[in-house]
Amino acid sequence: MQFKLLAKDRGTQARRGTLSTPHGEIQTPIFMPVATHAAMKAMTPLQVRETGAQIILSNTYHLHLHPGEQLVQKAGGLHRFMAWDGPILTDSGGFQVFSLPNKRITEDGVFFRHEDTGEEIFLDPAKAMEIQMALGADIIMNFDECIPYPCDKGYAERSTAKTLRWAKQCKEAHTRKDQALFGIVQGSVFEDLRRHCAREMVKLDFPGYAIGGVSVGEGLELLKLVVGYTAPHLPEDKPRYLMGVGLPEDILESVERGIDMFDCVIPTRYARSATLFTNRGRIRLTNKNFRRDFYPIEPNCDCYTCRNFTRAYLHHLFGANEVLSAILASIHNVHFYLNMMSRIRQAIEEGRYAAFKNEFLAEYKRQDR
Ligand code: PRF
Ligand code: ZN
Repeated sequence: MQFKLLAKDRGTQARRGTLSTPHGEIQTPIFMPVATHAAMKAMTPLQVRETGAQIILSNTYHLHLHPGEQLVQKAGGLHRFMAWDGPILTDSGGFQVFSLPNKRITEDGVFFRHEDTGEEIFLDPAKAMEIQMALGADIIMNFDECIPYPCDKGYAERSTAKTLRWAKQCKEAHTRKDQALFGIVQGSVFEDLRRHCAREMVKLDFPGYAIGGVSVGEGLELLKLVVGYTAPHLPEDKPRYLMGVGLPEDILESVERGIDMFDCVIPTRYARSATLFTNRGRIRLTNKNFRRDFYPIEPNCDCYTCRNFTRAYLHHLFGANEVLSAILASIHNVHFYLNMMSRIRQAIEEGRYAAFKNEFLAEYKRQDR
């Protein structure tokens, strides 16, 4: 895997780059739609591709439970199994397991129970690497602890030390040369812990770095602070991935602070509950105002949904609980995110990122419907 920095913005930390993987090149900054169970909810790979998606994300934790990494490996790996031939990133399970109610965290890993069988499962750095190597994604992630928010400093210190120790173990256990293993910086909202964790992670020399432990309820102002005092400690020539972020405004602020990659379930999850993104903010399609609205979701959008269907039709589909409502809404929302990323890249190339962000947010925040 190779990362090339193509341009830097004038006046902000925003960067424009390309990331080469065995399954193709990714233009950064990029948003990665989420295919948790090796499937984008309500979308075929062809539809995902047509939204402009360049890389998708899947999950170690979920695939380990169902159908198991051995089966995926037998099927020819994750790409073949799900018929997505573009780049894939798998998260390590270090976030999903820590959000479970009945887990037991030790110094070595995490015990939890299989959600159906009740069988006890143990996940640790070695196991997370073994699973991700069997799945065969292009980019895989360290096994880390995502610290909850808020959190006292003592816990954050001990947890960050553990994440660093686990990072070394992940690096030692990872042997697939065709996969890039990213380090994950933790440290909660504490500047000194973030700086320490970033510096120590960089010493381990990963081909890319993630900032984890954000979007856990701390809010946009703290998110901006954490990204602002973590990103400068990461090497300029390696990609930077902000995990689980977020809303359009979160992405715009984080790109400004030097982030290259994002993932989030928001565009697809919101789509299924009738919340659609437009340049003028979000709309709820179930609202009765849309019953006789014969305009597309977003008049300027060239996605399949906006080229062919009206708000009135989607309002009807949601009312009738038709499966097609989820498909069409997901296509639009994912396209909206990827189109925003494309405009972000263009603005950075032209050295006008701050102005672009301000214009985008001014229109987006108008929310006049
Ligand atoms: N660690 C991992 N995955 C994640 C996160 C993290 O901290 C987050 C943070 N919100 C999302 N996904 N491994
Ligand atoms: Zn559209």
